[in-house]
Amino acid sequence: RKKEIIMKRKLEDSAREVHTPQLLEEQERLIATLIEAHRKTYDASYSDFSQFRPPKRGDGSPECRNATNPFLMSLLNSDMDELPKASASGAEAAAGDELSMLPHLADLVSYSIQKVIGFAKMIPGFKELCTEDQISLLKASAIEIIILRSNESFTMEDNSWTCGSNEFKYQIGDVMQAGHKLELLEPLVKFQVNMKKLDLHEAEHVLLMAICLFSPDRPGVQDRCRVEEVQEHLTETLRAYIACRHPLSCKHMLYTKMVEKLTELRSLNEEHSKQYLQISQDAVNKEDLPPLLLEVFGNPTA
Ligand code: YS5
Repeated sequence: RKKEIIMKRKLEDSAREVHTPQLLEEQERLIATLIEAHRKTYDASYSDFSQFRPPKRGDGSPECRNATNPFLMSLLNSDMDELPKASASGAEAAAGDELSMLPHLADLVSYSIQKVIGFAKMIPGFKELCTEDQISLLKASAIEIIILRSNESFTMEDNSWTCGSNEFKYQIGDVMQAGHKLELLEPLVKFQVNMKKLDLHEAEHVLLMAICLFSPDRPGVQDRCRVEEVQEHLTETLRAYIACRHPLSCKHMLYTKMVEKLTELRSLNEEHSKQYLQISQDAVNKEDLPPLLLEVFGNPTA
């Protein structure tokens, strides 16, 4: 009887060890490195945003969004009787209205890609990959990591990304003026709301971005095993962190929920690729899309 009780205790003890692993010193260091990498590449004052091409928002009136009658619109809205030279092409006139936020948001995304690259280079294991694999991982995950990091500026108060002043507050309507359809933006905003509700610690937030980057199943990756190894080490660290540091009441299923977010990001990424292709073809002013953006997301005219 006594033996049985002792046995049971022993089993319970070892079970507890499995479920509440310790944060190893090495894992602590990894987390500290990731947090520092993120802080160095995410400026929460958003002071660089004034260097982007300025945001242009339509007046929000139905006329302004009317892209089907660009010639009529320009004649009705001006004192001139003739079409202005710049609007000689209907497509251009329509693009002027429809893609008015594109230059600013494209600059924001290009800037964000540079920051994501800086973050990636500070993740232990990334620089050790061959350049081709580094490029494959970045190309495939850039938009997902940008969506993840943007959660920091997202607020549930008015479902906007608020980066300082009103000028740099982005609402659904603004993103529509960069050419994206509501179909994509609704899930994007829902994703942000659900992410916000997870109320992640900074450690969890940065680990999730790193795990997203080190996905071995991205197209073109040669050394899948190496990528998988790093990813497994990151996920193990995340599990350990949640188990020891996250308050019991909120850690319920947290790891599972975070992994689910990675799946949702895949589908946002896929839908984004389709809409990006469309936008990059519609963008009459090719300068609207910075070279880095064309390189990472693809250049349809190349
Ligand atoms: C703000 C801030 O948190 C920060 C420093 C982040 O890096 C980026 C920030 C916000 C990101 C947002 C909010 C506005 C709309 C953005 C910029 C979104 C991330 C992506 C999205 C874009 C409009 C893209 C547009 C794009 C990118 C190639 O397709 C064409 C220009 C829409 C992506 C929809 C999934």
